[in-house]
Amino acid sequence: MTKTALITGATSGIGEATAYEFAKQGLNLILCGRRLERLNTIQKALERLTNVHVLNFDIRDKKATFDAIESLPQKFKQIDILINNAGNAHGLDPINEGSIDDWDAMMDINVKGLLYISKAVIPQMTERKSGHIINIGSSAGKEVYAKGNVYCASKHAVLAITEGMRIDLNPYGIKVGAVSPGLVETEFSKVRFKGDPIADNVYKGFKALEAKDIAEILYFVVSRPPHVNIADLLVFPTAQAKSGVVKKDL
Ligand code: NDP
Ligand code: 8X3
Repeated sequence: MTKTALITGATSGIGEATAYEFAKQGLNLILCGRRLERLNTIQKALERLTNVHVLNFDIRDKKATFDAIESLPQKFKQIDILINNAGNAHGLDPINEGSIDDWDAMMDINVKGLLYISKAVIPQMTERKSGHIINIGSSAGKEVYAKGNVYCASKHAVLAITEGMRIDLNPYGIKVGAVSPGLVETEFSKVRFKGDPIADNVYKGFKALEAKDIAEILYFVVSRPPHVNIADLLVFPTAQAKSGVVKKDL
């Protein structure tokens, strides 16, 4: 039977590229995000390849998240694969200068939003004793870099939650893993720097990962045989050795 994947943050970057890759591979899709117009455009483009349903909600909103899952039509009710991708960095400031609103946004979206959608989806997986959850972590979840403080904390939390989920859902045969990219050229820096042109410098002078690179890896992860669970994958562009260590030709 064709599997259904729910992707959060499917309106741009890694989530959007994953929607295209999964559609190409014939998976049914539930695509989530706040920007409805983009969801509609992507749905229109992908419906030629597969069945697509869109859910338009803010992952910070607990009720909206549960209502969205509840609202799924019969054909999309069974979620086999959950890609917890929605997230972003907000600001890049030393801890003593950071904005509390930015901190709230990162914790509310990257950590609590991920928990809300997982809480809404996991019961059907435990009931069926099958399912696959992939959380998008980050190299920032493995190490802390200057001014990364709260974003890094949110991604460390994602990796801790991934490990916790894998242990607790192990008796149900549910696969849980994380994919943790380094620098990927998406709307990430535009959001982090709130439209400041400084964002354009982040990916200058080297070849960053493309969203498609991570999408292809995600399809590899979800297409392994039932006995294989890829628990943790750290992926850098070749030019990057760790956070802040990037070979730039400028
Ligand atoms: P983008 O900014 O391109 O995409 C972020 C996605 O998250 C958008 O689709 C956005 O949709 C969604 N999103 C953000 N806030 C909310 C919200 N409150 N409710 C629902 N959806 C939300 O960035 P990326 O593709 O790069 O980021 C995807 C994930 O990858 C994030 O978790 C990020 O931390 C992680 N990552 C990114 C890296 C990079 O270098 N780019 C490296 C490592 C990890 P909308 O605005 O429509 O709601
Ligand atoms: C995104 C990668 O290095 O900008 O998670 O934090 S980084």
